[in-house]
Amino acid sequence: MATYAIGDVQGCFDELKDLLKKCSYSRKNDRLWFVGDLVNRGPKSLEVLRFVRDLGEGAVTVLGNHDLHLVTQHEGFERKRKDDTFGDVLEARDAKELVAWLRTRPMMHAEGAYAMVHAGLLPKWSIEKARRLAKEVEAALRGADYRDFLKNMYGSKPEQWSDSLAGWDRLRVIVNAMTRMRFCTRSGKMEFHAKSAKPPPGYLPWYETRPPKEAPIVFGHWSQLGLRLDPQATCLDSGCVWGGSLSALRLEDRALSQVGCARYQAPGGE
Ligand SMILES: [Mn+2]
Repeated sequence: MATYAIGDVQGCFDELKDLLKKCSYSRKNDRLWFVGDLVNRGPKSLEVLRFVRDLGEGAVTVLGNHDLHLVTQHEGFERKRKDDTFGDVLEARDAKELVAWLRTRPMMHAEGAYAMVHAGLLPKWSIEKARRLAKEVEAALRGADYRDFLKNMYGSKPEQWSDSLAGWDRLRVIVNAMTRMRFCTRSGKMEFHAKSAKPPPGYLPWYETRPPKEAPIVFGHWSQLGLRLDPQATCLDSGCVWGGSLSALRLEDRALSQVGCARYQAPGGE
């Protein structure tokens, strides 16, 4: 059995199928880990969602910012952006089931030697602590009042974690770190505007602020950083949807497979 961690698919279903063929993935024997952002920007969000959902226990996917954007769109809380491409999901006969499935995916996953999150973890969060915080958000997304949470989820404040945070502010910081962050200060103040690999003054890539002895983290969300194979912090967002490639890393031996992608969008988005 092998475990393949796969970068941001963003609706690139044909490339995903090609990638799985290329790395000799066996649906019967192997498992897939997806770093989140299964949907949006690319052309086939609906096929990607149905495919990953139908893998059942054979796949783990963590929530990304585009996944949450689809959920809030489906619930009618957020204005449509003109570059959204998940209309195929919203109009599908099984939209309700697919979006409910997506909404109940984990915020992070930790198993064996690795942890996986879409964007990042703050400097003071051990893997154990981050898992507990992720569960707080997952409970809100899965609970009867999930629509109340979605209404209050967006916003960039507070910028920093504190154990004393409560209510929506507390959950919002967890969501922002795990699905949106690229840079933060050593004390964990997050920055949400810069998308390139170059930190704004005073900030560092989030993974450079982490304690050195924590479990290695696999993440995505950062196409302008691109493929980063440092075992302690592995970025698998190689920008498929921006004309880059889609990447799969076999976690047991860190063998890398990639397929090139057609240029769906001009580079530079998120
Ligand atoms: Mn993302």
